[in-house]
Amino acid sequence: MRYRCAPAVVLLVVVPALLAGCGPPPAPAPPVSPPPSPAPTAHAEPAMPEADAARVVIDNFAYSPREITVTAGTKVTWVNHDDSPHTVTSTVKPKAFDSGALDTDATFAFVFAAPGTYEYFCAVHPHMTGKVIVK
Ligand SMILES: [Cu+2]
Repeated sequence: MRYRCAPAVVLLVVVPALLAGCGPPPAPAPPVSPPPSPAPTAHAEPAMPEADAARVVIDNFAYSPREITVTAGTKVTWVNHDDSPHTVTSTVKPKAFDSGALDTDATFAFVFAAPGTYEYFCAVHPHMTGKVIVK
């Protein structure tokens, strides 16, 4: 019974005027300061949390770490810290991914959705190799 005004709390953001008919809530309400705009605040925010992320640095003609293990769905980003252009090119055919030439400080990102072992190399310097293991 004490909470008979509780449903109005849901409408607080949209219809603050409803508050006028209700007493103060029994507990301190979270700080809500809706903009005066009457526009609905229904954001179609995806329920998915921020995807996991991992980073590989290309430095001194090598991928670092050379081999990483991530969970499925992880976004791996490579960044080239060399003065020389490099690529991140999948070794399988057809290629699972291919960054193309990455200039200095350029980045390439790929989301590894499916478990597996993904080997890659630099198409400019084929002795540069790396591996992403997706669990
Ligand atoms: Cu290279």
